[in-house]
Amino acid sequence: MSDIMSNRALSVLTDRSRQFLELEEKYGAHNYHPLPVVLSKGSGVFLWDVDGKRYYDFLSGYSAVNQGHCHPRIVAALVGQAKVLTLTSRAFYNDCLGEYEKMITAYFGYDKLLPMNTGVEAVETAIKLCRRWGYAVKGIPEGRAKIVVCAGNFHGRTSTVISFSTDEDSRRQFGPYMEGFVVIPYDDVDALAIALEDKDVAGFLVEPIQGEAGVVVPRDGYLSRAKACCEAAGVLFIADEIQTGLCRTGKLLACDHERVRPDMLILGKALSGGMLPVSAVLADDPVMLTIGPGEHGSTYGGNPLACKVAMEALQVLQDEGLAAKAEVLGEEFRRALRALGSPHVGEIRGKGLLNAIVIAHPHPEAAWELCLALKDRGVLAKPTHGDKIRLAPPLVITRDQLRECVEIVGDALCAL
Ligand code: IF1
Repeated sequence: MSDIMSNRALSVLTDRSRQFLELEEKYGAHNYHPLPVVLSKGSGVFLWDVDGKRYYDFLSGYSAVNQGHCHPRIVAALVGQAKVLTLTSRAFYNDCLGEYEKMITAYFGYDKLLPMNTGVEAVETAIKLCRRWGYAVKGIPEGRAKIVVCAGNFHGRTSTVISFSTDEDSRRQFGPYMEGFVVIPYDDVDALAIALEDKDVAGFLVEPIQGEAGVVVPRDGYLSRAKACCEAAGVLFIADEIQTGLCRTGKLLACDHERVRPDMLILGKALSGGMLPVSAVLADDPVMLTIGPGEHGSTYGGNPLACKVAMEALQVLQDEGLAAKAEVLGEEFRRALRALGSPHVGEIRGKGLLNAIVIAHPHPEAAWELCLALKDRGVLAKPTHGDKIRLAPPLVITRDQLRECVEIVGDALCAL
């Protein structure tokens, strides 16, 4: 247990919580360092631990529960379909997939959907579609297609995707690495234009806001200028909106802030409202139809359960006006955080309800300590990359609840 928890953090745990930690310590891989809290129930913006203590969730499953935990309508869709038909595989047709494909392509304005499960599977799918389009349509010589990506990226953890990560923890000692990726600085259109002079480039894969890097928001105009560069160079603009999409940043998609329409749109996380892994790649026919029968797929991709859940999850976003809510509340949230005037907050950044504070404090563990202090006060958040704390509640949070949480953040900062 020593390599998981400081003695102080352990000492405040109840015996009931401690027993769950010990099970994970003994029987589970140590590929995470969770905050010392054991959760057993979620509803809306709230989580409860095994001792019945209630918390505001300010991580939202890394933006997978934008609609709130266990949203009744999405749970009903899950339970309803689970009793009827959960999986057919794509060896056969079913009565859910076509309806879902029709809905989601109209919802985002694309010709076709390729349904997958986890976010990284959708990213891998987009990479394969991009390369295939590069050979079949753009005429890049076979095996030479390149995809431009950005330093500070996080697109998932498969061997291909970590091959172009610039984060040593994600990449170290997992080689040999996949070739065919060119890394340029984020938020740098000049660097992109230079990279696109290479005629073997088939695509540009980018997060509209870099989540894991600590909610890095590019300058206004970056996305629209990058899209224009891609159009001029005959390169696909591929937006990874797995974390920034689905109303999180105050628009349906983060690309909508600049009215940019990606050539390929990648979705995940809140596409299922936190019920089960559902991800998607959306594109128009000239890209999507470069892959034919038997050339790509997945056992669970597009399963009936995922289709019903995703349709309801999308409908809830629309019916509850969660994009507009995130936009208004996000502005108020950042303003209220700034008004705290804490000397320990170096920067406050974000868009909509995807925000982060950068901790300015001499102690290297200050961000972790602050998250422990927040937990003690009933708010759950987690540091990212050392000194940044992402603050991203479910989009169903109310103005009064947000104000209460700002007070809690202020109180915890004073205790730092
Ligand atoms: C972990 C990070 C966030 C993502 C973007 C693709 C994926 C993710 C923009 C892959 C996934 C998750 C993964 C999870 C923690 C979380 C995360 F810290 F890892 F980087 F959110 F920032 N594109 N992000 O954010 O989707 O395959 O996981 O469904 O790996 O610890 P996935």
